[in-house]
Amino acid sequence: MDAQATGTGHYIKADPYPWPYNGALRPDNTALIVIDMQTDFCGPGGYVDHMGYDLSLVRAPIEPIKTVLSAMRAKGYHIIHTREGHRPDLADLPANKRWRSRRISAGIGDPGPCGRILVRGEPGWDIIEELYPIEGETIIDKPGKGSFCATDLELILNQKRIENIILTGITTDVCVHTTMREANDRGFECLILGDCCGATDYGNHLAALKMVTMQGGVFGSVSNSQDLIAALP
Ligand code: C5J
Repeated sequence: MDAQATGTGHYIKADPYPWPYNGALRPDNTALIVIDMQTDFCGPGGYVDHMGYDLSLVRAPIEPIKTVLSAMRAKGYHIIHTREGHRPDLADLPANKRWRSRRISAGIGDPGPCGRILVRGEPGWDIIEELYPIEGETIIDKPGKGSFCATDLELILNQKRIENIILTGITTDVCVHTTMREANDRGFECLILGDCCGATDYGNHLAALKMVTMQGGVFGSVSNSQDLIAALP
């Protein structure tokens, strides 16, 4: 019998279905992923700032993520952080990615007020102080938008027997969405927290959340920090 039908298990209020689908929500099988909360994506002088986007949109999730992080840390959930960035010699930077960024005066690998843009080890590339990982938390360094491409994330999730992934971070429509799609295709049960994400365009943020809810939850389900914390076992 379906766990949702019998009312057994633990669920988070979410759209389009209470999450996770099977009610198997526990600290040992569930990870919070905080995606790319780096100065380059939400700080003054970083990559997104160079592109001229409104930083308030990408900074909006900082406080909600902080609240979720502290609730999930306290209950012993797995915590994973990601950082988008490239090797200092740019060997892992596709030529078209560099070309596109230079075209809009935010050249990846070029110097800026926070160091070389999106280059590993530079001040702008690192995670913002407010959300900095603590000892024991996993950090995934990724060269692309998705967190599975060219990283050991899948191996780590499998080693830790993680089945459920709660996604937060920036940007909703790019790195968070790509990661959610990659995880969903690998069989992970995904939840995205709307107020814990932000995009460089508010319409795109809303559209990205709506996309998840189609087809009965095509990539998982959508919730928010309050509903998560209220029901977190
Ligand atoms: C982008 C990201 N937007 N973290 N990266 O280039 O979403």
